[in-house]
Amino acid sequence: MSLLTITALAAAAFLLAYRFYGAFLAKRVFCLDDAKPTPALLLVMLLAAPSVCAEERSKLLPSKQEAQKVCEYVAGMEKPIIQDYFLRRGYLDVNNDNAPEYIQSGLTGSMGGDFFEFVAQDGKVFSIEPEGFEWKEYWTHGQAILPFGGKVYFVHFKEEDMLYPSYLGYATADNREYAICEFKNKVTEFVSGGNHDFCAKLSAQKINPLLFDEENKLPYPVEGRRETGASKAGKVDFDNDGSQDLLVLLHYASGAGRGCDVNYFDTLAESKDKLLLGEKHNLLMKMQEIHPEDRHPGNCSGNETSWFTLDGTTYLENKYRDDAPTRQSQEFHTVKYLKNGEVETACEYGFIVETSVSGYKF
Ligand SMILES: [Ca+2]
Ligand SMILES: [Ca+2]
Repeated sequence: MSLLTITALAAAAFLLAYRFYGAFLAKRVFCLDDAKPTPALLLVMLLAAPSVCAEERSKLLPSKQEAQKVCEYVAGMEKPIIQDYFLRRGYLDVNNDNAPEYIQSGLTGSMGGDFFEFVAQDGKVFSIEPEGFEWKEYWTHGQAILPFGGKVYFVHFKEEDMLYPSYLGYATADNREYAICEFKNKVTEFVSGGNHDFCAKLSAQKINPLLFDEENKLPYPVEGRRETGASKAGKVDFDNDGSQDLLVLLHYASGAGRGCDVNYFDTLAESKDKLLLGEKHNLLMKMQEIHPEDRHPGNCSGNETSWFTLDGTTYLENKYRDDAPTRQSQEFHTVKYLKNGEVETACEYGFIVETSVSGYKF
């Protein structure tokens, strides 16, 4: 191939790229808004000053040192008083352009969550939009404003309670928010109630849950309970009265709002095509803190529930799903049993969340 052919092909490729990506390059690489330089000028810019915009942008964002300081600061915040670190009302320069705006916050959307709007000095209401990432990457519902070291940052949390920080963002004058760092949360469980000796014994051994593997003929939805289906059935002396009871595992799953997932047991008739509602049912609901008649029957955060026996007593364990809670509403773990018709707590667990910076976004 001759030099002339190569040059001609390169020029054609450039013109084609200019045709489709010229405006994009002008905006993203050279920070030119609503402008498309001529092909010749763009070529000169490409050759002479690659990523001018990236440099411009890095001048706008906090330095590496600043980012490390603020991210470590957030990771080290004292959880019980974490609300005190943030500002929710008043005037503050949230987009770091040297002009303060008024913070206006409110709930929005079917999923609620912290959402801030700001009123600029000219009365214009604006919000801050993510740049370079999407909300669903982090799936956060809590948000807080943090003035730190002469700049203003946004800290995003899994939920509004602010106990599980997810990432830290920084907004620039064009009201775009850049992710600066991400956090991870290590959760440690401890026995907070019940019989400590029993709980220690429990955690020292592997106890298999009682098997639920019997089919049933319950229709969907079960007994007119909205969005509730039946899983397998099984026999267990759940109330420790010496006789086996037929139970079925029910699953409530609703996509409304943030979604709701509840697993719970109910008493099943011998015919296996309907529930057996009565005193035993009432006791079982009380033990599980389940209210089938409510909009959602229990804690929506998803749970794992199972029966096991130890030294002749049947226990019910109910806990968050998966390995560890990732938000405060998942911080539950109990072992209960029934004795003479009363609900007893064998173990109750508390949670300690330790936050650390898991990575920087530059
Ligand atoms: Ca401002
Ligand atoms: Ca029984």
